[in-house]
Amino acid sequence: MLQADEARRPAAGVPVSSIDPFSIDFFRDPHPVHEALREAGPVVWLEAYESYAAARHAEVREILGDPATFCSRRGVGLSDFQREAPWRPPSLVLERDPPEHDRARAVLNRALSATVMRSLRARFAEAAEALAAELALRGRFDAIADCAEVYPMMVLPDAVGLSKEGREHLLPYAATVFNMFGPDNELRRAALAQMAPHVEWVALQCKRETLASDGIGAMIHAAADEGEVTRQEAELLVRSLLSAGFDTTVHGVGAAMHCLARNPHQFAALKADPTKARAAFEEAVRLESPVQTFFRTTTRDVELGGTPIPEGAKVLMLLGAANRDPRKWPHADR
Ligand code: OVM
Repeated sequence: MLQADEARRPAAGVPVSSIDPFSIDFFRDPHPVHEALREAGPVVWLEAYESYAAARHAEVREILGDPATFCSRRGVGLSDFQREAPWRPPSLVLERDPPEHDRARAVLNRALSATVMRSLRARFAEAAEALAAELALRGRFDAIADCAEVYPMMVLPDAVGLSKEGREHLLPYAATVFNMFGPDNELRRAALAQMAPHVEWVALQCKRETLASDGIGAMIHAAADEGEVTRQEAELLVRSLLSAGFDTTVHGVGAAMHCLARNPHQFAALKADPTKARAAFEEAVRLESPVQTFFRTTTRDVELGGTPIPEGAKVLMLLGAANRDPRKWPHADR
């Protein structure tokens, strides 16, 4: 069990860091800090948040592979749902552990199956060609504002079956969700202050009556007709698409553009062999991870990388740092 004072300091010998991985200052140039955290040790104590952190690939994989010990149901942000009420009903996929997680995930997997993706392919390709043609004509454009934020909005809302009205809520809603995972800082307070209209619009979009009858949202609600999930659970699963489907796609496309722009030889290699597109995209999201961090909460006393961690501790996974761990990839920054 976690004793009050045990929560506030790590075991002897655990490296302590005063770094704040949720500060604007840190976001400006995270890579040197990632390296420092990776090199400090397999597990580091973050003074600022009285939590543990893992920045190496091996430990992050160990955490992700052991949900019974490193659970998600107490929240994947800094807030522990066992101590503080969550700001919205928990996600059925993100904030659950097996076996409950798998039941919800199975419904999503079907709605996002290869067959469904094949049915979307032509429309997605056509929109991509149209946007690329328009941007090429301009000659010069902002890769984030004019491309990464535009393309997902051209295809995803229609694929899910959202109403035409109010789509401008999608990206602010996603930004809200992600900033709410962090500590009580400027970003989280700003998220709280402006979230109400976005939350309200998203809740309405999740309803079967609002969703188009032929989209991914309707497929999720079909699982409720079959009794696989309740109507309310179906709404929460649609909410997961609206929480995690847009912002991450913007950042994925943005990462790809960023990496190709900065690595012209790689861009040339891709143009010479477009079958490398999938590998190039995988590398882009490794180098510029669209989701940078998630926490887990320990369900028991455990040892990670030789470090004892008590039950009830928050453990931060620095996914972006793990994705550039030279212990895993010899030229991790390349
Ligand atoms: C969800 C959710 C929200 C944010 C991120 C995420 C990356 C999932 O609501 O299920 O996964």
